[in-house]
Amino acid sequence: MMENYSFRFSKSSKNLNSVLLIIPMVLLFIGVYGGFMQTLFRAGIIQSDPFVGGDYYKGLTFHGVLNAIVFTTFFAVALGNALIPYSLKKHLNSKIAWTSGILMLVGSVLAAIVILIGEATVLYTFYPPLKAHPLFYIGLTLLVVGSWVASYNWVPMYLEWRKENKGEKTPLAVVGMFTTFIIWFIASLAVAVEILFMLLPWSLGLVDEINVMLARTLFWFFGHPLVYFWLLPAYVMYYSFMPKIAGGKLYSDMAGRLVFMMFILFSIPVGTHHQYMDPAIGSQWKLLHGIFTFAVALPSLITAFTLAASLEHAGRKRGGKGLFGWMWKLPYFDKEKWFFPYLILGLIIFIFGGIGGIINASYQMNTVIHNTAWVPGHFHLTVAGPVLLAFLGGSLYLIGQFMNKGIKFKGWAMISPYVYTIGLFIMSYGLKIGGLKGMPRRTNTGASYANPDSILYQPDWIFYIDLSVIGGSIMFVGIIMYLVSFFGTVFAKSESSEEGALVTFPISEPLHDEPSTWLRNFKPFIIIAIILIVLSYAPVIYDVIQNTYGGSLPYSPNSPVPLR
Ligand code: HAS
Repeated sequence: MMENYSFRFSKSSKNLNSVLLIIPMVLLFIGVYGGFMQTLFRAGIIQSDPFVGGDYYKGLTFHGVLNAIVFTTFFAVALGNALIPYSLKKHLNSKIAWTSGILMLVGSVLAAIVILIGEATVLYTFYPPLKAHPLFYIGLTLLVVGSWVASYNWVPMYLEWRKENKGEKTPLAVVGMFTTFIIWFIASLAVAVEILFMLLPWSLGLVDEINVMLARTLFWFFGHPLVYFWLLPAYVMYYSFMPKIAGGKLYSDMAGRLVFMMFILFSIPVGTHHQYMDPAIGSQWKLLHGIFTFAVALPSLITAFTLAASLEHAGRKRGGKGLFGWMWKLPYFDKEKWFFPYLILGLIIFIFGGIGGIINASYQMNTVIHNTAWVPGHFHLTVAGPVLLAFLGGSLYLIGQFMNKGIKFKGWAMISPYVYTIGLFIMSYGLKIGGLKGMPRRTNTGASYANPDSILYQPDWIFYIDLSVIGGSIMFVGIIMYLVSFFGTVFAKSESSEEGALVTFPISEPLHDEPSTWLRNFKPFIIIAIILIVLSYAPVIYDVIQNTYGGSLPYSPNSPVPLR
């Protein structure tokens, strides 16, 4: 059982973690601004984003890469650097931790500059035949390698802890963080192959053509587990922090452990559900990936019931009566518990994001929604909903702890996720229903869907475009409120008491004592995961290689002729 206590981090670890939180927050702001400009542009309110010029795809690349790849990776590393030493009561190797941080920073800044100067207009999926400058791929590689280095730094601490605590259960937060990075490591091997052996030589001009289907397949081997790399740090906070903040206990610690192990098994052999509409892959393998996709939804369904039970326990402890009375007793508007709304609202959003995911995973329904605005509707209800809100709440909590500062503008911090969530529901509804009416995703219409002069003008879509503009603007206001509190805290005076130099996390105790001995070792789960990956991906890669010939010259989205 994990008790609450305080831990003294070294000054160097505190500084590093603060840097890992502040710099991506600045980049996030630029990325969010890019998202806001997208909505204004789509509605025809502005003709071009003043920051990136008139290039719609450049703005979209900037928005996707900074928010979905850079911000998330930095936060996952910062959370691991915080929770693993704290839970194991061990110190990070500072040199390795700084090396990883510097690699990630250099990589991200490099990628951001290359996008800004217009040399990487390839969107966050960087599918060929869209080609970026080699420095973009090198930047992303440095970011990924830096995150690998950060996670290797945790391994010796864990092994040492296991030696000293034979027979003890590993703290759940540590299980969650290791699961996140095990999935990340296996998944990023595929994108490493794609970048090092395909994209880089092609971008450097060493080879003329690239096999587009093979590159897409390697990308999605990485791309779907990537979404669980985003989701799992949020799950770590739901399981570890939320019951305690709500005033209760975690209903089942064993369910939490099972959930993380199930993610190791099923996160990766599913990527082909992003390629249901692609040629060259046999439909029987698409079906297999579809079945695994339904399997990967199961840990989230278990999470829904476990967290609801934990919240019910908290609500009843706070005096809630009857079947649903406990729900109204939770600390939705308690300024001192400002972190709670970031977690609970994310979960409520995820009910809708998750249902959308299951719709996407169903082959016939995927034929209706693929490549329409429905898909950004889905992913804003997942990565820009539960993930972003949990990461924002987590960043504010961690920065207060690591910089030894009280949270400033707590009221704003508490209200901001509500404002954001209202905007998110409005925007996503607009995108989803617009998508069902045929509104495409990531398509530059030349002017706007709402502009009668545009070739893609559709009067049917205007209402839904308007909704996405209204929702996007409200979300932007919510983020600004958050940033006021975040940077207000960063620039506030430090509370320099001896006590304050210690770091504390709200770790929940389990309600029941469950030994869960069969869930204590990662190894069998990793081995089964590798078997499932080989079984599901070997035939897919074989099909792709058999059914494709030749390759493609490089293109830019803004030009119909090849770049060379
Ligand atoms: Fe997805 C496309 C299927 C989850 C992100 N997804 C995307 C893309 C992104 C993304 C970024 O099968 C676009 C990629 C691109 O650019 O092309 N997705 C799924 C499925 C799930 C799923 C089955 N996705 C996510 C998560 C993401 C994410 C999580 C980010 C973090 N997705 C797809 C498919 C596509 C796709 C297809 C391809 C579409 C296409 O054709 O292009 C599942 O993991 C979802 C399971 C979730 C649940 C919900 C559980 C609910 C919970 C909340 C409980 C609430 C409580 C509150 C306790 C079953 C845990 C109680 C309240 C009180 C007040 C007490």
